[in-house]
Amino acid sequence: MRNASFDVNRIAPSDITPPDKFLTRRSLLAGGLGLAAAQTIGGFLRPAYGQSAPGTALTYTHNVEYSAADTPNTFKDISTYNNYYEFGTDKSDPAENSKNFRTQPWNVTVGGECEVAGTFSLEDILKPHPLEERIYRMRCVEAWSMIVPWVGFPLADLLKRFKPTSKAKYVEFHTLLDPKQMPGERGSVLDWPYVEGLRLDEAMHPLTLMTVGLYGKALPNQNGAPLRLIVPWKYGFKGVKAINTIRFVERMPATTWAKMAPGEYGFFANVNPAVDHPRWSQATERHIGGSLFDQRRPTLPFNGYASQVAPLYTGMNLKTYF
Ligand SMILES: Nc1nc2c(c(=O)[nH]1)N[C@H]1C(S)=C(S)[C@@H](COP(=O)(O)O)O[C@H]1N2
Ligand SMILES: [Mo]
Repeated sequence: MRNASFDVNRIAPSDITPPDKFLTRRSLLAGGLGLAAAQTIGGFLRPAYGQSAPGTALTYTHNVEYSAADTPNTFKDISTYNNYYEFGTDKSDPAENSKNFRTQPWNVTVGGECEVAGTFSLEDILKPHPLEERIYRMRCVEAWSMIVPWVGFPLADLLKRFKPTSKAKYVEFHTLLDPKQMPGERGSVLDWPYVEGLRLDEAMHPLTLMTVGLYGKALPNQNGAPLRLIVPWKYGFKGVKAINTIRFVERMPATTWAKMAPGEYGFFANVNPAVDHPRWSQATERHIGGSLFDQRRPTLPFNGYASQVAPLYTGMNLKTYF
């Protein structure tokens, strides 16, 4: 069931406003910063980015406050060195095997402990949110790292619209379950669908990004099109791809990697040089980037975001809650 207050977002401003007024009204909605829904180019209306095929140019503003000063990795590195077990376990598999993955139409089902639940089209989910580019450090638990210019919007802005109840303590995300399209899901390398979760305060942190693009364009399939999570102070596996379910829950969700190997992958998964993976050290990382930059660097606590996020974990033993 759709909730009436949410339903308002289903109506494109263009449906109710003449096109010439549309730009002004939309700029107002977007706070004059970016254009969330569509853009007129030479008199043509660019499709809402919810309908954008991978590679379509997006309209966004660059967020200086939340961007790292580091030089981003190349688009090639970012889009050919991937973890996405639905499309194979080798780093080069996702780019190879996700070419025909269909991301349109796309629906997201929202439920659990919230007042506004239902199944919404991707356009509904994305429409009111102006997009920002943020250059984030990313760190995989396998001890490699990259710098990525993501495009998205704060997850908090989206979650608030569903009005989580006081029972909602965590939020859970699922990847699409579609073994016909995702060859990895025909095997049992992981328990499908891929499930991830955050404590609600982590989910609401302004650094947590609902991500739709990369290098200014709609996400390539291998990077999680059409909608994936980025939580820059946590290991990359928290960044669930191709999200089609969001659930507000009372108890800590059973997440894919923690279920698969609870001694190796914790729910919190905060980047922590002091807590080793049982099979390797997390004290340093290998920065991907060709011969010149492919070198080891010390791992930073919370991946360099400690000043912003350490207060979320005050009083918690981060060796127990890894
Ligand atoms: N659905 C799904 N999401 C996933 C994964 C996966 O296998 N399946 N791998 C995770 C891991 S381990 C990492 S490091 C990041 C990699 O994201 P990237 O390929 O965009 O760099 O995606 C995460 N999200
Ligand atoms: Mo990872």
